[in-house]
Amino acid sequence: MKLPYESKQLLEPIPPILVAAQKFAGAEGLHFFGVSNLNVSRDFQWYQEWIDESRNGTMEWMKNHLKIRENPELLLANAQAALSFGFPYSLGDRWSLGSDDGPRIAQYARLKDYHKFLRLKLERVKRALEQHLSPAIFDWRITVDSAPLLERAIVANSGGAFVGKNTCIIHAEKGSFFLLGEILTSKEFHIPEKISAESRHTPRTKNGGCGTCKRCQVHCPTGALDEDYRIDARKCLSYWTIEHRGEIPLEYWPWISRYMFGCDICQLVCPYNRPGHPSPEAQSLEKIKSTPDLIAMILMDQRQYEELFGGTPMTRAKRSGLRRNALIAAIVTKDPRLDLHLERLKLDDDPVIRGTVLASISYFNK
Ligand code: B12
Ligand code: SF4
Ligand code: SF4
Repeated sequence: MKLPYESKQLLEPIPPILVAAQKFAGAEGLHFFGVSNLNVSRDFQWYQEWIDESRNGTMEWMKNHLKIRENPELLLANAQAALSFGFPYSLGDRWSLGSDDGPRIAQYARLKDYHKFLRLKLERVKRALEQHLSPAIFDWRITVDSAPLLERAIVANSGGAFVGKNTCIIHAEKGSFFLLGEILTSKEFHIPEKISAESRHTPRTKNGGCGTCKRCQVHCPTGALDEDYRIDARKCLSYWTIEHRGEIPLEYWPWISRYMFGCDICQLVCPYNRPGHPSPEAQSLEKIKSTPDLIAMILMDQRQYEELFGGTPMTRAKRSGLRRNALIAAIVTKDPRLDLHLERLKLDDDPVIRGTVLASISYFNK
């Protein structure tokens, strides 16, 4: 049994519970990154600076629960440690950037909603661990993007992966197409001090690190990765197409015609993802198998929206956001069918759609 951080010089024997966690995770198709303490103080300072610089854009909710973000032990009584897991989700396609002119959807968003299926997987891992430790006298709490937790910091603390300049968690052999989930526990672990937050940003070695590479920064179409290991969400396509409510500034429109929900570019160009690492289980969870028709999306009513996108992460943008993104993509790609519907869309119930139609005049007069 090879633990992910086995290559690091562990002076102590690996606790059997970690070997068990690795085994139970494997049975669920998950990668086990390792165990970490809950000290995220340095990362929280970065987080706070990030918020103070308004890099969160209109994601106001990121300003909430700061005390908990700084002290993850507040999420569970007597919390001592976190076990970190990743679901490998690469669909292995859309690989050759530039060969596909159509609007794309980020890979994770084409699967069923990971908040649900990853949580179920982690529930089963947790139950197996409880049985393994029976009689279990520990408390556990599962988080899958569902608590104010600095998940990347926790995973990086485990030493099983590193944070890249694209800000993603990257495994040295398996790349970054992982969705993350954690199990917080009141069980005590002796955690050898593995890596300090600062020393994560290291030269490239067989254990990871970006070194002098800057491919993600160079290829980000909107310049959102403007500083090493930092993103400006206000420039990120993923932010505009998923999180932002309301109209989208014209300068981002050309790129939305290429990525109408989320964006994978800074991962696709990363050398750690170069072999592709397609995940058969992700393929079996794929729900959106081809790009939906733009005009059908623009015109979809609530029932059609639920049929097309229900149960996928795309509902995060709501019907309004998805119609807006599709409308922008249709405008920019000059979809000839759009003309037929423009007069009606000018009177749409949704002010975001009306505003986007009006803004298209400025777009073409630019
Ligand atoms: C808000 C959010 C977004 C925002 C902001 C992204 C961001 N980079 O912060 C937007 C909407 C843009 C977004 C996009 C995406 N997201 Co998102 N997102 C989140 C969320 C909810 C919070 C992230 C956060 O706190 N950001 C604030 C920054 C400051 O924190 P951070 O990203 O953790 O920062 C790390 C580094 O940037 C670095 N750092 C920060 N500041 C500084 C300063 C210095 C000087 C240094 C050296 C380092 C440094 O250290 C931090 C680690 O502690 C997390 C879930 C969670 N609870 O963590 C998912 C999460 C990060 N997202 C995820 C995914 C999959 C994506 C997308 C790939 C989706 C897509 N295809 O479109 C893109 C990737 C874009 C990118 N390059 O990050 C996954 C990431 C998995 C992974 N392997 O890393 C997460 C963990 C969800 C999950 N549970 O799987 N996301
Ligand atoms: S997700 Fe796209 S827009 Fe956002 S930082 Fe990465 S490459 Fe840039
Ligand atoms: S593309 Fe290069 S700089 Fe960016 S995350 Fe990957 S290795 Fe690091």
